[in-house]
Amino acid sequence: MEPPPVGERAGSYKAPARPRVLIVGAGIAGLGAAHRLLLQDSQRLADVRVLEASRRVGGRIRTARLRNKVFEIGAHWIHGPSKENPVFQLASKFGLLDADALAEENQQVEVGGHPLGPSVCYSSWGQQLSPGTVDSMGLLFSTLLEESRQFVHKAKVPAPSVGEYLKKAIAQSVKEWPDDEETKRLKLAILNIFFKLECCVSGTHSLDLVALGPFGEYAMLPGLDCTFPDGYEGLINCIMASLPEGIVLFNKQVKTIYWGNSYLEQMPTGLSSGVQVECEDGETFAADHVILTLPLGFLKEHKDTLFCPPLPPHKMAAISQLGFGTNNKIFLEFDQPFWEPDCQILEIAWANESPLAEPPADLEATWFQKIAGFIVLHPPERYGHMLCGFIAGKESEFMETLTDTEVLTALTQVFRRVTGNPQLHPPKNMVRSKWHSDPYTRGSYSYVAVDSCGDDIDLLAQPLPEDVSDSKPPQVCFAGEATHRTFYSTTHGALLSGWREANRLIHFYKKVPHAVL
Ligand code: 6YU
Repeated sequence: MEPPPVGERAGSYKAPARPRVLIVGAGIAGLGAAHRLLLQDSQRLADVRVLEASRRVGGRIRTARLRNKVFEIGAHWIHGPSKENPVFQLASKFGLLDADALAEENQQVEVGGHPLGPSVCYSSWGQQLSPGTVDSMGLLFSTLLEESRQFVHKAKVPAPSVGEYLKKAIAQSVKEWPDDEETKRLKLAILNIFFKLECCVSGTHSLDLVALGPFGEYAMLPGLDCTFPDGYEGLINCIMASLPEGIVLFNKQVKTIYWGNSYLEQMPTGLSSGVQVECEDGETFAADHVILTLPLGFLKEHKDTLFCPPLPPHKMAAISQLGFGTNNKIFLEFDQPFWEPDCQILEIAWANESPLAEPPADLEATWFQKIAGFIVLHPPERYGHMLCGFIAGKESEFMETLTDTEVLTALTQVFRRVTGNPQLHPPKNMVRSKWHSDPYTRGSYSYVAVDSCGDDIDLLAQPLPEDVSDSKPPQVCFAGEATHRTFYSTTHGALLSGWREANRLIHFYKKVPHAVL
């Protein structure tokens, strides 16, 4: 990029007439920021480039296609598809949703999260469990989980983590159950399924890692979660189509960001501090502003070398302390369903598992027991007979190290065991995600871990340098799902964070005459 012509002064800041903005990462946060900068008031004045490490746009929004079937490798649902949700708004505008999702009544449903439809619960001893018992344990778990959201801004919390809070309450509750020991064990095994499901929702290995106090800060929007019939990536493609061609540079793995006074540019008016971004291939880019949308997993791994000068200590601490875990999906296609047509989720209770006991330690022998459940993908006319298993945590990361054959063999054995049918046909196809192995993500999404809080999210989102003012521009801005205090871990949180940082620059330049973004 050429050095910018110099515009008017605001305080001591010599504003460039056409500020150069580099966006790092072409996920929904990065593309959302580019879209806002370039199309705001239809003024295409900002000089915007997006540097993307991989060969594709979309990041954690990733749709795979196999024989005309759509597999969401990353984001699955629009959580809370209603007026306040910008992803829902965009998807509606681009005509990407079906009539059910667009219905007013769908947008008004208040379900508080992702509701589970009719389910069947198998057991590791080959019996289907009574829906009544499963439902009563589901109700107990959801009631306690709802309670655990009530400690936001409380000076004292009854336990450090959501897991410990739930376990204490359950231990108390068990004492009051009138059941015999065997029934109690069965109920605890069922309750353990809900712990695993919630690990997937929070993207964590264990609920013992999720901080109790801030848990209720995550905000749920109304609306019954919906999917994109033709794939989530359609949204990314529509955003891309509205951006100028060639704006995204691919295979540009950003290695170091020089900020503060570490990069001085020769300008017509003398030396001026800018930002320089160096990529792994040695190419460098100079800019007035950088918007970073790097996943928290990548920041955790590279925080010590990514910035020159290093990040301020409190920002380093926020990156270390916030949580970022793995949630993977395993899609399994069968020739024939072994489940009932209306069934929406298959669960498995494992004998002797209990939230009150230590989880099995031998990953190799038991990793598959961590699968929280298998969603039946509907309708069958679109998906065929397809299950999607969700698995979080260390077991999920272990699963990534196995071959397809090892995973298929293990899961075929599981299905044969729990259905009591040793002849059950193995799945004919499998597609799975491996988010922890992805060097540019290193996991799935963020959560507020024990020893961190919502303030850490805000700290992460603060621009650099720290003393940004009307006369001192933000050099490095931080966006991405992990920087949204109430919608972290979602696509709408990511999009809003990208818009937030684009707006930060737009507002800064509004104060500087003749230098419009
Ligand atoms: C949602 C959902 N969903 C499942 C799974 C996953 C996620 N999410 P990106 O990573 O997209 O972009 C960054 C880019 O940067 C990327 O392209 C990189 O290649 C690039 N990059 C990295 N390093 C670089 C470098 N050095 N140089 C240059 N470029 C570099 N969200 O709304 N609905 O159903 C799911 C799900 C398996 C993995 C999800 C879901 C999360 C979203 O996918 C994710 O937040 C956004 O896509 C991130 O966008 P971004 O732009 O920030 O980063 C109480 C409480 C509970 C809290 N949780 C409850 C909500 C549960 C969340 N839902 C999860 C469920 C599923 C199934």
